Amino acid sequence: MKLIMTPTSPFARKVRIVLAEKRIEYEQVIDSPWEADSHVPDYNPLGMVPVLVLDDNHTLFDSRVIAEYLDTVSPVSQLIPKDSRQRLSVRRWEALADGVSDAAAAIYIEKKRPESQQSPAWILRQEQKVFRGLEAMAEELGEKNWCTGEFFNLSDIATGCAMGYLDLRFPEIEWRKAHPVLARLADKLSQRPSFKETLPPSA
Ligand SMILES: N[C@@H](CCC(=O)N[C@@H](CS)C(=O)NCC(=O)O)C(=O)O
Repeated sequence: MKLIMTPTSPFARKVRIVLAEKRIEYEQVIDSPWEADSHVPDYNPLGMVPVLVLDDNHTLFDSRVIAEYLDTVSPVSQLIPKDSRQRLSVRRWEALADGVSDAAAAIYIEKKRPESQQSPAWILRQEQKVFRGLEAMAEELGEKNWCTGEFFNLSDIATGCAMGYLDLRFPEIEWRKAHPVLARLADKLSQRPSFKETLPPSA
């Protein structure tokens, strides 16, 4: 199978970490949806990465659907619990962490527009999502070992990718100082080969 991706996308990184944790072989295809000659819309009508192209050319998007599929393909390190209550808790965390990545990406894109076309009100709205999201994640993590309790799973991966994306695009946001429990989680995640191998190139 092939993963259509960019090396800086936090959503593609989430999928790459899932692939690494589950030891699934795949081919990376780098294709930025922002380039005029991008083929991403041929694979995903929404024109977004990541897209997983299966061996029979069936395409899967978005990252949450891909992660769910991959977790069913191999029994190695289960990342989404089978129990429905625990599963909901993991998916909720993933939605929260992905929401932080979404808002951060929206700010980054808005700030790339000419200054006269940028909307400060829009940027502020997205910043509030980032700060409230970080606060909620820190509060829910508390002193727990991992996001949802004793076991590493998809919620930790999504959270690690959101924090990594903030470091990449907004190093001036001092989330580690504001939320030491998140810093502790980020340090632990950064030791895993799957996180090391997928570090985004510096901006
Ligand atoms: N909900 C999607 C979000 C994917 C996403 O926002 N991808 C960005 C790159 S980080 C993208 O392809 N943006 C292109 C666009 O918005 O047109 C997922 O989880 O895969």
